Amino acid sequence: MPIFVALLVWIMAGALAIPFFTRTWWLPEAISEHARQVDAQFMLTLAVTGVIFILAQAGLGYVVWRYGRRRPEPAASFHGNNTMEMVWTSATGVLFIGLTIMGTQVWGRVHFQGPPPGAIQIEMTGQQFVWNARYSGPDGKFGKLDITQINDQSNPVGVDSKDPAGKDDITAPTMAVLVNRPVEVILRSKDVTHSFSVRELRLKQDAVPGMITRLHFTAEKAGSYEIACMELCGLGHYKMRSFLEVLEPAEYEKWLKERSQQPAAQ
Ligand SMILES: [Cu+2]
Repeated sequence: MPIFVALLVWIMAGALAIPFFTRTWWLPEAISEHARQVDAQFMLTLAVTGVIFILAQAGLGYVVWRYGRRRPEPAASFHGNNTMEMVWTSATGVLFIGLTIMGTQVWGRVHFQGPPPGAIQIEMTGQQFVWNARYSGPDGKFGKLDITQINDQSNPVGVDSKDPAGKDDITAPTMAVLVNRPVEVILRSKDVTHSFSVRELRLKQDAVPGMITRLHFTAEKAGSYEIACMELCGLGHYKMRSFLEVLEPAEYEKWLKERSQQPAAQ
């Protein structure tokens, strides 16, 4: 009988490990340097914890098989071993604190360091349940905002019509960026906390009402990628999505031009 329990343990552990080896349901393609660094960190953590998992399950099955038989004498009791407790507690502590420190560096490069010089600034405003991207237009300056001028149809973020810098601002429900060009996203929210995320960039940042949060990225592969709201923000949260269009220069200019015909502030 113990051999069947041991086999069950081994088969379950193997079945759980197989999708990781075959990369079934794997991460979408990484399209930035940051995304590749996140993946490298993820793979390191997965390898370390995966080896420990397999060894632990193999050992568990072995102990069940070897000592699981019914014996006439009473079971030996084990009263703890301070040396072993110290060793495995500190080994686990060193391992996880080490992985955390390494991971924090990757995370901090996006969240604590500014964007590289020449980054294009795009403001992204979340609201229940859409995103609005704003571009500063040819003058390179964002116009002031005035909440009293918000109009969901013609001026969703409330660009102040009295500010000349806002005349050429462009707003759009999707975000376009240039391929291989750094972008700084300035995140805002009109109502509740939302979260901007693009899986292919391995980025996620909350948009908090009353606060400006920033993140930056350089997308290296042209294409269309989903921007999903990652914060449960209300009943329509499930449909709060937009798209990040990573475009070649000519297409990018065309994209901006098409949208500049409907300026944000009339
Ligand atoms: Cu949301």
